[in-house]
Amino acid sequence: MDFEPLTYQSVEARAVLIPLRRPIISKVGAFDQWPLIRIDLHTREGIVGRSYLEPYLIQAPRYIVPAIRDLAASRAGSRLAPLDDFQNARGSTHLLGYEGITMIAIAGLDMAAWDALGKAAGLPLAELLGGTVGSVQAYNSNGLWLSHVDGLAEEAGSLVAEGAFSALKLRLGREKLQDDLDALRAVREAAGDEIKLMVDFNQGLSFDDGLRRCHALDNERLYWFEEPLAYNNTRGHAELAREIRTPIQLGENFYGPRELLKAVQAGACDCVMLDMMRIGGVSGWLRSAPIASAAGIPVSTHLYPEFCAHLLRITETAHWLEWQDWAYPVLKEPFALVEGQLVVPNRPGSGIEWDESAVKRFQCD
Ligand code: SMN
Ligand code: MG
Repeated sequence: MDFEPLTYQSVEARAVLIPLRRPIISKVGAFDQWPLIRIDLHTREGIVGRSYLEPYLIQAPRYIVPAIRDLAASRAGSRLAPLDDFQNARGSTHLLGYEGITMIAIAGLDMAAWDALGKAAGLPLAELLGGTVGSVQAYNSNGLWLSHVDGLAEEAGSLVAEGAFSALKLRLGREKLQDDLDALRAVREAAGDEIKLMVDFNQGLSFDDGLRRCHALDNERLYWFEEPLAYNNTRGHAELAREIRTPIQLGENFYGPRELLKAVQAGACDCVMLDMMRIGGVSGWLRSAPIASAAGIPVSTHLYPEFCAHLLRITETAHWLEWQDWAYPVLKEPFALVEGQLVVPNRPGSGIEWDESAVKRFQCD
């Protein structure tokens, strides 16, 4: 392999705001626009690594972008070595804390650095990491929010049809249990009995409610219960996991490998789903996923379908890719979906390039 070492030169980080086809209505917020931070990492050798972050809140780029720029400036002139950089950056954030903006900035640059390395090597990220390109099973997470039950049947039908999906995610935690049951019935009838249904409570339940609600739904053949309680209620989730037969899914809020380890050690979940922005980018994934895999725990993904598809290809206990197309409007060539599977393209790096005219249209800084 002819592998050119790369040197950090500068970073461009810009905010874009993308309208959502199906507005998000969830216990963690209602959003009809989706902010992305587009990151272009320029190397001295001319290769540009790209990534994006999804910071949920429209105003968040205002404080995350300066952190990214600051971190990139501190690396100017040094060699891109994302695993070393990850370790060093974590060491340098003892004082401000590992979670939140520090980790988000580390993760955004990390993904861009891995993309650049893939490009320098002429290899798709999955191959750079020792695996192969191919497809990964995906569920459609593009809708079925906490919206009125009347619209759910039609939405479920169109979500399945978007990519011949065999699995969908539905948000639950309406005020009355009966409303959740009605939502579930509507979705099942429209999508078909064979469809797998993951459900996400988005941390909306207290422990007592969670226990009651999860017991009441435990015989509904649901594929997993995601974040029934506050994400850091490890003891509560562990108790639920012992009581409830449906697998408990946690992980989109794990910041770094140790948070995952703690949840696994506490028996707080039966499966995990890692979020690139919080787990620490590709390097954070490489340090975290094996902890779950060694414990026999299935690993799924949260947001970032492009990078995550590569990473599932090299994960021992790869489970489900969460598919959303929220970044698609600014991507030059979105990944193909075939029979409910996302196909990792045979392109160097992550396979992400910008549709520059779309980026201009949605730019908001
Ligand atoms: C989610 C993602 C993005 C916004 C709100 C909620 C959700 C998921 O937790 O798992 O997709
Ligand atoms: Mg979730």
